[in-house]
Amino acid sequence: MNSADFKMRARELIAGQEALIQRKNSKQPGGNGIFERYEHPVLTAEHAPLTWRYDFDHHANPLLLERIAINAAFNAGAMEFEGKIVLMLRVEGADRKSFFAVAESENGIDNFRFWDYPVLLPETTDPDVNVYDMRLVRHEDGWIYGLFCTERKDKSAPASDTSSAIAQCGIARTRDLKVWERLPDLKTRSPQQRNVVLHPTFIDGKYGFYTRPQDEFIQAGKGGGIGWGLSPKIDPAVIDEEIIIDNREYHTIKEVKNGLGPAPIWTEKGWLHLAHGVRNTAAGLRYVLYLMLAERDKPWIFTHRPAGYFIAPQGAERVGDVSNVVFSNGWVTRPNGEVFIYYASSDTRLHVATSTVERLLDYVTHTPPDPLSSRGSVEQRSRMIGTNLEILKSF
Ligand code: M1P
Repeated sequence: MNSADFKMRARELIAGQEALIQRKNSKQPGGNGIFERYEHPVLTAEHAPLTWRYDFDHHANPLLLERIAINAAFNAGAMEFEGKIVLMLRVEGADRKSFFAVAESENGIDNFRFWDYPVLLPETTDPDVNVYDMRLVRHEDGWIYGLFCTERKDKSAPASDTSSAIAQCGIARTRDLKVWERLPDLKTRSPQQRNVVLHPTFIDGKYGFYTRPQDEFIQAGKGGGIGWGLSPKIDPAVIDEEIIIDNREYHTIKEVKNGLGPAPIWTEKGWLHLAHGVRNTAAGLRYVLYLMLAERDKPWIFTHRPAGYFIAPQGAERVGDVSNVVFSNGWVTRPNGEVFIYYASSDTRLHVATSTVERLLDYVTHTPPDPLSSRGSVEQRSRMIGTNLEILKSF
């Protein structure tokens, strides 16, 4: 390719990506009244800066081929920062390595743009092999924390086993989302930890952590459930006693495993929690999102657990690298009560759903709990049907 063609092709690439970034996103019509979905994902692999993927040096890349491909942009931490919505994405390269990258938008719905460089996360003395799913929390102590999963090869696995890994909770903190200080990994008694979330306020002067202890990397084993523990310090953070506050349960959406999503939102009625639940099917694991409400002074004690899912994969969301998955580790409440829920579909792309604190509280406090049987479910529904049939006579 001559220099003129090279430049023209580069300009075409840039223009194509600008059109994608600046594409307007609008609410999908219909819906259940609880939240709205949007027409387009907010971020995809194609939104990753071209400078991360192409070598624009004509001599080094005369054919202007993509050099270091990006496979996916999904599970994102979220917060409001300097008047903008910022997301901390899990970006995955074609080499399967995940890393973190910040994208920002003025309105939280569209026009998300990645910062120039991905996050160069400091390491501990035991380097991470893979890092993912950062939960961003502005803590009462003044720091912005990023808690994430750090994965390393299981050195005790036999040589023939090249897959077994150990997942633990990595902790880093920052003031500006640019310069990060790495702290020691969270210490608990569990051999595996994923989906660990820092509670934003002190509890009796201690740091509160939502955990997800497991016996094995994928399988919960005898462990599992969403856990809770306190650490007197953050550096290092050590949990001596971990209790399970939300169990996995037979024949529910969280039968196989579950895990907290983002840090809970404080509301007048208590702490609103968003979590994911996993069940098994003939087609593999199915991940859905659910909501719960916890006490104001004891965010680990749930007062309301609506049955079933709040958001499940739908339409094109069902298909991707790991199909039939929705996963969320970031949401943002605005001063006007609006809530932006950032959820990824099938480990491939990131979407936004919008709601309000008022609607989510209504949903969480009025949706009946899981009756744990088909008959119970019919009885529950029939009570509403009976009342409805009476009411509708006068319509
Ligand atoms: O592939 C689905 C999700 O699997 C893991 O979540 P969990 O630990 O609850 O099974 C994570 O790897 C997550 O990133 C991924 O989206």
